[in-house]
Amino acid sequence: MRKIFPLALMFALLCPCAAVLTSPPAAQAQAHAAPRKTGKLTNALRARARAAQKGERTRVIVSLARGADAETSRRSLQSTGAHVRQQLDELGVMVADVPTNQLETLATHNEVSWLSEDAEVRSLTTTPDNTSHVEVTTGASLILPSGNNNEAQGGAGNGVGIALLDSGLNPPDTAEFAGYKLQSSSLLGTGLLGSTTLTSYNRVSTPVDFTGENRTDDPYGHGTHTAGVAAGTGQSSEDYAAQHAGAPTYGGVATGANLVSVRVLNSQGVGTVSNVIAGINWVIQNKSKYNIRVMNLSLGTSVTQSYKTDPLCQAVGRAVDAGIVVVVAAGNWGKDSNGNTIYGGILSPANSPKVITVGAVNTQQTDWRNDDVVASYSSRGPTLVDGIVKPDLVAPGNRTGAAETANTSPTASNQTNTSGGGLIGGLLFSNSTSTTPVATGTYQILSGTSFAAPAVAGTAALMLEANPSLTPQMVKAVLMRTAERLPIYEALVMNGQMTSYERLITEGAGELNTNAAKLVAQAIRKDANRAVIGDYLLKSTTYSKIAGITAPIAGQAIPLNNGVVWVEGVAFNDHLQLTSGYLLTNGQVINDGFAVADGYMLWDGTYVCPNGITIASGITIASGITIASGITIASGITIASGITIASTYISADGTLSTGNISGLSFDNQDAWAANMIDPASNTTSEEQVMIQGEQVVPLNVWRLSMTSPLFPHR
Ligand SMILES: [Ca+2]
Repeated sequence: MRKIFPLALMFALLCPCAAVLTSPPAAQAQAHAAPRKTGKLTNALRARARAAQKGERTRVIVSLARGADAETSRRSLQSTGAHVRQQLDELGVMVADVPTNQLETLATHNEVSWLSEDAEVRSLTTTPDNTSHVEVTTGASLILPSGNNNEAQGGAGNGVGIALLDSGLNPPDTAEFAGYKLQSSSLLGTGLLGSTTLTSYNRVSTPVDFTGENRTDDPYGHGTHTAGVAAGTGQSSEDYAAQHAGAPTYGGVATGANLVSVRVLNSQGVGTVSNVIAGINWVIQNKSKYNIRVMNLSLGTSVTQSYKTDPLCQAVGRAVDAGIVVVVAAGNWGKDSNGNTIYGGILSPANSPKVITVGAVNTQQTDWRNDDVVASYSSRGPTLVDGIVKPDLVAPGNRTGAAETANTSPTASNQTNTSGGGLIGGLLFSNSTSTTPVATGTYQILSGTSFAAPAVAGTAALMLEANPSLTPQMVKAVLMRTAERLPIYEALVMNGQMTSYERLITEGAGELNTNAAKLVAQAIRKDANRAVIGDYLLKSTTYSKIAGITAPIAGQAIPLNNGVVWVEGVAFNDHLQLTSGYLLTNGQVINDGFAVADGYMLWDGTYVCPNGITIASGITIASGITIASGITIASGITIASGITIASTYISADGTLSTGNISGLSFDNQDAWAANMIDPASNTTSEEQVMIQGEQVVPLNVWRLSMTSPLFPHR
């Protein structure tokens, strides 16, 4: 795939319109990137040039045009202020440090045929830290600290507590969930002969059990795997890869976060709603004690009532109100036994509008994201009964490698090596020791939305370490805004093979971008929880100027997601502004849910799409731009050109196809209304999904009658 990338890229550059209509997925990702003036530099460099800070320089590899004279080329480079570091005549290449804001100008020079970044090349003999598929494809590897010394200084979610409501947690070895910190000591308080030693600690706090089995280990294995994706170090796999070049590693996202195991699923992976509610209650009570800022629920049950009365939804809502970011797996009810897509499979409590609902991406086992699709089994929206658009975003979850529970890991151990501390410490203090956790554990490959959710939970921990003042609503808003709309669905929508609404109930805002989410969190004011309506969250910079926000993942440029314009009170104008609602031109104010440029959510989360997709996609850009300029009216933000959207909304609402679902305003019901899942369907496929992923064929999936009280309505 990598090899065709430059060709596809150039095709898209030369003829973007044709690329949009006919090109393969690889070219699609490029087709919706920023507008181009010249085709002679990578999208990543172009993005960097446009967000350049004053005085910033970038090292690039300049491929010279065929026949270009070396001396003329050198002068051409120098005219932009570039400093030429190497001239490789045999290759027709120069390496130069170029003022970042001059990159686009340089690319227009006749002597230049192509500019590309001088990417860091890693030696395979060093510790392969942060190299797991999950870390690379989410962009986490771009921001995670490398090595235990660096990690001890923060940046890996250090100190943030993630509560896992799951089947228990039984680390396969002491290294998988070890944390590191630097400890200084000085001789008799004189400050002389001070030493700093790297010490380790256990990031897993004393677990609690609500299953009645009176055990806190993890015979089922689900909880340990979930924990591994959220916060595992992958140390054992990294040690192995250091000796065996090319071997896969299995590190998780927030490798410095603390874990609180709240066991609510028993040794068969089953729990009751009351177990889970008791667990949530415990988490709220113990929030301060463990600094629990994030709660992950990779579990769910059938939706049988509105979220407004569902006790599980009520409980997670209370946790959000208590300031905890709640991340919930969407469910694995996305297809029937014939492989047909089914809708409405979002489970409870993933159907709560307050939580962050995560679907699973099948990454095709490649780090780059052009070929990513939502896994066939990943539950689609809308939610039953309430008709809410879900999932909120999607994350890698198919065939995910992460820690295996010590209950089954053949080489599990809890050994720790004890040795003298730093040189001076070891000499002077016999009790000054450092402990090195031993990595012996194993990993397993599992699939399901269960393992997509913890990638988001880990990302939330990174965001909250970077900016502890973020509220759960802000975390959700930033996660959704920075998510990447998957190129494959952009192409389908563009070609008329999928409606905007189907896209939304399949991927939500798009695929998790851990790098961008953390960078935005970091840039937001550090007293965000004190911001009031009308305040900017970004004071000293603007959204698109945050350095690194469009940094490429696995070599592929990640464009800014301009599709989501408002989430839970955060309006995505340049400075991210808090609002009390999203004011529509018909006077209606939405104060919950999210708004996208080509449609909007009602207060209860119901998504409204305009009928005419062609018109809508024309308006998309216009309304995005208006929002970007931040016109504030009274309590909310209005879209100036939104009159058209609003009036289309009215006609959409008035042109419902059948009488018995009157009141629905969803676009293109035909695609999904006949394929809603009946929650009474057999659920035996859940276990198979964990092991087989995409290959699972569910045994029984029944369709829900449109006359059922569970059918989505508003
Ligand atoms: Ca991929």
